[in-house]
Amino acid sequence: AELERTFIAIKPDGVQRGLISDIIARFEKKGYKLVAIKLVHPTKDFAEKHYDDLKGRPFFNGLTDFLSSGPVVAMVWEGQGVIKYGRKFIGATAPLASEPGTIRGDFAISVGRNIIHGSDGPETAKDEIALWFKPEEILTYKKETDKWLYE
Ligand code: YYY
Ligand code: MG
Repeated sequence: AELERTFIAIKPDGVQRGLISDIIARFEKKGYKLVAIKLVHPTKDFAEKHYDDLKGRPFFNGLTDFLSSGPVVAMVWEGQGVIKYGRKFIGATAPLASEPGTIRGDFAISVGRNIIHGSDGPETAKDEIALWFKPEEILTYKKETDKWLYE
């Protein structure tokens, strides 16, 4: 369970608005381990691959234009429960329905400018990590704090 991994991306609005450090800090302070990170400017084609399951939805074109509109911080975070807890950190899809204290609740208003993406389950996490990262870009390493985080 401790090797559970999720894909997290700070979308172009989060990068432009200076939220990279705040978002990373939340995952880091919780105790999750950063195992991959890079700044990427996705192409429209790549954005369409990432949101493949939403093809045909009315917002698909705008969404993929938006994701490919500038640099994105792509990350893999590791730790027990990180997929589900990552979604808790992020908040509801529509920022006005997100609780205060969540990333979208604290920083966003519009559903089409909601700052951050996170995998919604083990299968999507696996697929998204494989889409965004080569295996050698994901590092396995020990931290001295591991023993203070896990019994
Ligand atoms: O996983 P999450 O990002 O919370 O929502 P999804 O239902 O997977 O939709 C992906 C993405 O699409 C969402 O973050 C914003 C956008 N979107 C939209 O623009 N309008 C909607 N009605 C629903 C989703
Ligand atoms: Mg989703």
